[in-house]
Amino acid sequence: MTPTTTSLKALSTAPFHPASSPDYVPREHLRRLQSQRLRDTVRRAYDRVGWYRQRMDQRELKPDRIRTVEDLALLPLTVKSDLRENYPFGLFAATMGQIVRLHASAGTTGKPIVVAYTRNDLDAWTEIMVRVLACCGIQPGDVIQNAFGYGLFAGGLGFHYGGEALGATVIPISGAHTDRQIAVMKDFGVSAICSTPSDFLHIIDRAEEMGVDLRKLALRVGVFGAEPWTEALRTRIEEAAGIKAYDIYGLSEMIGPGVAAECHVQQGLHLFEDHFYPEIIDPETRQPLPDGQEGELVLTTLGKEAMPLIRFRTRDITAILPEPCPCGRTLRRIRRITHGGDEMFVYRGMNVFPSQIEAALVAVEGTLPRYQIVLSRDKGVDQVELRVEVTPAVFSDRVSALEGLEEKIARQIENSVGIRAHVSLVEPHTIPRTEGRAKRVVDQRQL
Ligand code: DLL
Repeated sequence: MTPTTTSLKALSTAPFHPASSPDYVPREHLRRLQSQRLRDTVRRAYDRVGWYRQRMDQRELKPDRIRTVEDLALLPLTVKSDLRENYPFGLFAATMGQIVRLHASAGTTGKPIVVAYTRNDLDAWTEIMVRVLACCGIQPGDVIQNAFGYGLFAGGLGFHYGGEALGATVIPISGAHTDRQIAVMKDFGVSAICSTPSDFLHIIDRAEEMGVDLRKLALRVGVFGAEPWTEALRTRIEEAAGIKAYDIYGLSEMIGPGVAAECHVQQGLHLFEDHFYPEIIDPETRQPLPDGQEGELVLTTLGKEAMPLIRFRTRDITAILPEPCPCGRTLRRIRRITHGGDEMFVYRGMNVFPSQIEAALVAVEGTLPRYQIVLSRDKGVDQVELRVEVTPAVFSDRVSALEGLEEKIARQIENSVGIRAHVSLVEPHTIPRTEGRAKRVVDQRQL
């Protein structure tokens, strides 16, 4: 790439952390490293996981046949239900004596899956998380309030060890307890927060109720993820808290948080390609799609010991951005993920994404982009009810103001999304969350 004026400017303003060096490796070297790690991964999966061996044998595929990342397409895809069917330990490629940690994800749907880590896996994860935090502009000396849940959910501990290894001060506050979050943020001089966007929105409104102006605090950066959020929400968060808000993506099956993260350019998330090999496929035909085209993200672990996964279908919809990033990283970027493939719903024959509803809500004053979409069927006709939380100020207002608001939201959604929803306003902080995330779509039509 010939450096343009913008890229030079972008390079000179970004602080550099030595742990980020692998982010700038020449693509040719990266490719060789990926192929080498892929060979090891496939060999390990074949030798140690009966399920993988069986599937490769069925295709008369020996591990030696996979030499470079170009050969990946020969291998079968792995899906979430494969993990559920092998619950709990069926896909482990290490003995319990070598496994030092387990995490589990219930997500917002169904039966949990269990994931495992060897000591080397945990070290690699920590290193990746240092790169993530550095990518988001967090530096040694920053005070990080880690509001991701600690426990079986991988969010909390992933950020925790990454933050410490970076040389920042980590406050392991975990999720919920909004009042305490605000007190700690004020009293401990917190400069960076990590949480779900939903949880941070609670902090924003509660701070407003308590008369705390977040913009006047030391808080400078927020790293948000574990659920989809929109550009509109980013603007709202950045303005209300006076911070830069970065997107981080990850999933338990791969490692937890740390698969991809935004840099200060905030246009797409750099994928940590030396650990996770990305492909985009057409979810219907399952054929690989070229860079730039939207489809389902498929990831292969490169180096994971305890639980290597080959061509895992994430169900998350994105595209690999073909242009190099002005920040100078050679890691390719993926577009922000505003929905998972299983979150889209069909309403009276129309495809609708929750992110469209969210964008409409952010445009209506007095509402919070916290909502639940409930689908039902009445005499064979689809009905949609939208439950929306209102801001504390509006909630304590007169009933007539609330009624007007329902109509306003319904109109906004009709105009921008094209569906007529029955809107019900609910009290702030009442839409249920698990690990800080809201379940956005409840489909009662099959019942
Ligand atoms: O949510 C890991 C994580 C923790 C990521 C903290 C970021 C921060 P799971 O519980 O396995 O793992 O859920 C993974 O959440 O497949 C996506 O559908 C969704 N998701 C995660 N991050 C984002 C994001 C963690 N930034 C699933 N944007 C993934 C959109 C996201 N969706």
